[in-house]
Amino acid sequence: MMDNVADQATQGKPGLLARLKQGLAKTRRGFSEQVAALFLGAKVIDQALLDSIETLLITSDFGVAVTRDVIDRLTQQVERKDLSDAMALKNALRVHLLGLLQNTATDLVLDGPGPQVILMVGVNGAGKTTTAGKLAHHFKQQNRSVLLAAGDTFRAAAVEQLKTWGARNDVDVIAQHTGADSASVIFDALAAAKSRAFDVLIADTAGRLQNKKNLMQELEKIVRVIRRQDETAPHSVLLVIDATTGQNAIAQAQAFMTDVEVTGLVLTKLDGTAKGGVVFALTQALGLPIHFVGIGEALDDLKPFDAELFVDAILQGTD
Ligand SMILES: Nc1nc2c(ncn2[C@@H]2O[C@H](COP(=O)(O)OP(=O)(O)OP(=O)(O)O)[C@@H](O)[C@H]2O)c(=O)[nH]1
Ligand SMILES: [Mg+2]
Repeated sequence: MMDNVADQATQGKPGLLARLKQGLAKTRRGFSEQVAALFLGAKVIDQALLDSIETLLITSDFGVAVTRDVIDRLTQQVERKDLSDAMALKNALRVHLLGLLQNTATDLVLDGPGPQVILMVGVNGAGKTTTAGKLAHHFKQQNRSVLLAAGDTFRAAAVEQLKTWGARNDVDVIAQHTGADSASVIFDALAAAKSRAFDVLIADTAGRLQNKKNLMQELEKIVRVIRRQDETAPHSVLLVIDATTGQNAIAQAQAFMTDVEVTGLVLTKLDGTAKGGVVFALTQALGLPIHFVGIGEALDDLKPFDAELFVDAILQGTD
């Protein structure tokens, strides 16, 4: 089955690139068109061109550290006369951007025995519930059985929202009433997933409690409680980040990482930002893999993160 999935992934590449480019239309308009404008007509490399690239990176949310790193590398290459013209410089930029994402695009591997538990965490509005729904679709496409747990018991509409995603995917949702203990909902869901031999349990959580301390305590309790049933759970703790948050996303992620053992990132709403640079800033600052990116609100608008596709999608022009 895994071979099939791999084949499909390879065969689907051109289509996926097109889809990704469409989803990243804003990023491309914002970033790639500015790149194109920079290099259009620029035949020789001069300081002005390097300065313009630096400004573009900063204003596209790459962050100061990443921008400095890229510009330093380019400047050294220019000084060594490694780059003959502007096109060579653009190529070098592509290579450096790819290098930054080298260890970033990692598949979410879930292949242990028993139900594999995925915990969705993140601030309110980041896209946890939506991503849980899209992930259910993703795993069903791989012929895995999925159960959803409505661990957001704080927000009144949260359970209904997850149930809607469940119905869309023909996937059961384990839920209790608003105000119920989140850890006990997820504990029950894991018991159900075990007894019914599900492959994957995806647990939604609240994004906002009365304060950050309460939220972190709730997340810690969820982990503690489910480990009573399976000490290897949760097998994945996905921190969901809204890509339009910009540089604040880093501080936000760090706040979660102090209290919860985050294993990977999902970057949502990449379709809604002209500033794809946050992808680079985040991975460099946090050292976490990006497993998926969200590029819309539909069921299949969640894509496994592919560094090369991403860099090409944001660097290529409007073809
Ligand atoms: N355009 C776009 N919208 C998205 C994406 N992911 C999520 N959204 C939208 O973002 C909004 C918030 O998403 P939710 O999934 O409810 O966020 P949440 O993290 O569960 O929020 P709380 O439950 O309040 O903590 C919804 O309107 C989603 O449709 C994405 O990749 N692209
Ligand atoms: Mg939610």
